[in-house]
Amino acid sequence: MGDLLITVAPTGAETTKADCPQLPTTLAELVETAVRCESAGAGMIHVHIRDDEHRPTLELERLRDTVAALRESTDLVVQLSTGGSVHDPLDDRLRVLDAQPDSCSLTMGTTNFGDDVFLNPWPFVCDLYQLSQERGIVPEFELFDLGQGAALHRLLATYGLPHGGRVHADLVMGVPGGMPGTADALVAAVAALPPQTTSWSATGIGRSTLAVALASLSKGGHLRVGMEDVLTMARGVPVEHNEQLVARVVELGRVAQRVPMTPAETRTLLGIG
Ligand code: KMH
Ligand code: ZN
Repeated sequence: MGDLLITVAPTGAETTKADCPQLPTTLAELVETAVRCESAGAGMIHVHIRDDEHRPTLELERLRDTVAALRESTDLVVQLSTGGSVHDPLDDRLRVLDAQPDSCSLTMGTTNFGDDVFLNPWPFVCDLYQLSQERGIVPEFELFDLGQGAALHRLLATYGLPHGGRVHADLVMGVPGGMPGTADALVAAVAALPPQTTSWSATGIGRSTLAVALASLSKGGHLRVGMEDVLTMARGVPVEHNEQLVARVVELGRVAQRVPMTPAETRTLLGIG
């Protein structure tokens, strides 16, 4: 029986193909990545897509084709990003749910994001949450800062539980502008989660990836890894394929006596029918 959810976030929206040619940006590259990461131990994939010029897009037809292609080739839980890129309009981000993924990311507040702003005003958070409930799509609550745990309390108190009845949060740590990627911050963020939380994972951006993964394992949490969050295996050693990042945390999990969850076990954990 698996007890460690590994989510792979293979692409993101903020790294360019020119800067990182090995980033999976085409549908064929994404599917190949998903297949290999599933074999390596991932249970869920967090998806951002690109257009023909490798630029981030939320084009609905492409999102639908992507969901279908991933379902065709893998059993992974397919989570579409509703965060998009820092430049995407809120309406386009709401429309992502029209592509009917298994899960969607749902960020609990506005965060400075490097030199940009990742906009998540409260009315948008509420609209997106209620839409996910109507459509039967299970949200993953993404928390970039400590106060966003309090926002999650407020959301659940106001609108009740998500579709499926489970509450899964992901701590995204180490974004310049959000909470730092440290064990101390992780402990504080976990303590701030609402009591309805049934599971949580964590990811550390950039060089905080290992500190956050190890802290999460030692607190009994789950893990997200991928080239959305980190582009090097070590200083000066680029990630060549997302599979390497998944394999590394499978190994960390093995040392911590944690076994990767299958996609079927992941569905049970998250309340995806
Ligand atoms: N690209 C970031 C601004 C999500 O996927 O929901 C937002 C992000 C979060 O990646
Ligand atoms: Zn994302």
